[in-house]
Amino acid sequence: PTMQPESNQTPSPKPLPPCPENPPGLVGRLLIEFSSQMTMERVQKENPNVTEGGRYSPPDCRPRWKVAIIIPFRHRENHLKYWLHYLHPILRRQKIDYGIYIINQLGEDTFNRAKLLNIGYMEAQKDGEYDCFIFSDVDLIPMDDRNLYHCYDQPRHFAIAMDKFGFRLPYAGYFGGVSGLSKKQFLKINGFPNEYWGWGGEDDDIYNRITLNGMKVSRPDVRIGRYRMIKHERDKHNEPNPQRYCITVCSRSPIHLPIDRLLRLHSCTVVMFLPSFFIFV
Ligand code: UDH
Repeated sequence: PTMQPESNQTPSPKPLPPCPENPPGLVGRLLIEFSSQMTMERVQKENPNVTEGGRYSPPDCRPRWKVAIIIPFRHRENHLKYWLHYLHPILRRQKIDYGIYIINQLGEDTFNRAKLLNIGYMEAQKDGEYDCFIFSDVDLIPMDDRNLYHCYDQPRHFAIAMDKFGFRLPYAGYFGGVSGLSKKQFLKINGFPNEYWGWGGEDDDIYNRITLNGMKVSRPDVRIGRYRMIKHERDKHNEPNPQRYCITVCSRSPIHLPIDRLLRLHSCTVVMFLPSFFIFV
């Protein structure tokens, strides 16, 4: 028999298997505390596999999701250290491919959270083919790593049980804190509103965009969607926006519905006459 000539080409690496849907390395409930001092040096040392730009991809499997995590930001360096300290190991265990985008509002004008999130979406597009976008406040840390930071069939609300709200939803339509939309879902609702300056309202507007576009918010189990918030005082230049209940109806609507239908669907009409009622709706 003739001998095959020995190939001196190195064999191409075996393709990686897909990452498991339920990553086996998850640990469940986590102890989260903010009393020990945190430094960026420590965060960096503890996460050597995170590359420039806050990027990570699992080395041993093909991730199911490429997730851009977008954080609206100004003057919260201390919170950011804790967020990075806790989130990097969690996300690593969840076996997703991710990049973290801190969107800093320059200057001291009134804060605009939703606009910063839109900017984060646009910026992340420049870096790669993200198919999922998770929008997280800098002061919210998940207390359970089974709260998987990827996207779902419907827009996802992750932060459903925060310590500051007694570990439950403050109201049924709450969509604040940490939420996630696939690219398709984000485009379907035409992104987030740009008109909310100051604290409040933008998360309810996003919730309305979702439901008025025929989607439903999906949520984790209440035992898993628990969060700790790093305690803080209200920031300067992010005072409650007095117009926060009314902007959607008063401004150009993201969806094309007859105005009477919009008025019925938006609690805004109630607000105009009974402001104190709305708080508890
Ligand atoms: N954010 C900043 N800097 C700011 C304002 C807001 O980074 O100056 C970002 C940050 O990611 C924050 C998110 O926007 O987590 C939401 O803002 P927030 O934390 O002010 O909103 P929240 O509803 O708190 O969590 C409201 C103030 C509560 C004050 C209670 C005083 N006892």
